[in-house]
Amino acid sequence: MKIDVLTLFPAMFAGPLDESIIKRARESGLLDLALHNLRDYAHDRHRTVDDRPFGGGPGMLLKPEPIFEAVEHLASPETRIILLSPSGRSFTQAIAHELALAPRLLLISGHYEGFDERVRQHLANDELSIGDYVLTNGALPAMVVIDAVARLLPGVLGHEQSAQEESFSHSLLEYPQYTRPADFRGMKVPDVLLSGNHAEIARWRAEQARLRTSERRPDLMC
Ligand code: JF5
Repeated sequence: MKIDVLTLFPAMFAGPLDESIIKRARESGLLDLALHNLRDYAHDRHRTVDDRPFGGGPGMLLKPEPIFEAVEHLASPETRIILLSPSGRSFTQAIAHELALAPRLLLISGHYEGFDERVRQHLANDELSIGDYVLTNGALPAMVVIDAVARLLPGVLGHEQSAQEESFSHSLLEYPQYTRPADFRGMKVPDVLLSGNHAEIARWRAEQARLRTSERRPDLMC
């Protein structure tokens, strides 16, 4: 998969995408990630990318021209063009799976003031939010989407994948898990997990997942 990112802060992406699984995905060629500075598409010698909103009001908006020209330069007909902002639809695991099927993504990281509406209406295919809070810009949301999508690409994870997918595909939170030692400073692993009774262990885990989900995330329960 090819992912292009259009951002005012390309340096923010160094680090999170250069470690661990994403690093390996990039090195192996399963993920081709390219960062582009929106300011490189500005027209004037001050490299202006924002302007005041018509009708007044606080803050500035990202101007349409640099974004349109960047997209015209970077996107092909098969590219999914996605804005990141708090006004988007909620990014979910189901959307991550859907995006993982696309050959190319272009993620456009918004700025604290947001986009000229024509970018939404005539350029983007989609607008995603990673949650109901406000960040200074869309770089972190873009990295969240990249991470969630990249780990779903065939070959990026080993078989550790299926286990982690189970939680969300069954729409329950994970059950509690323990590793050695069985007694750590007096904090004991539940006896059932040491019992060797696999049917009873499966029942206990299902029960714990349901309890935890109803306690913490009742919205996930059917
Ligand atoms: C942004 C206008 C983009 O704050 C966010 C965000 C929160 N959830 N998902 C995304 O993105 C940055 C802020 C204001 C456009």
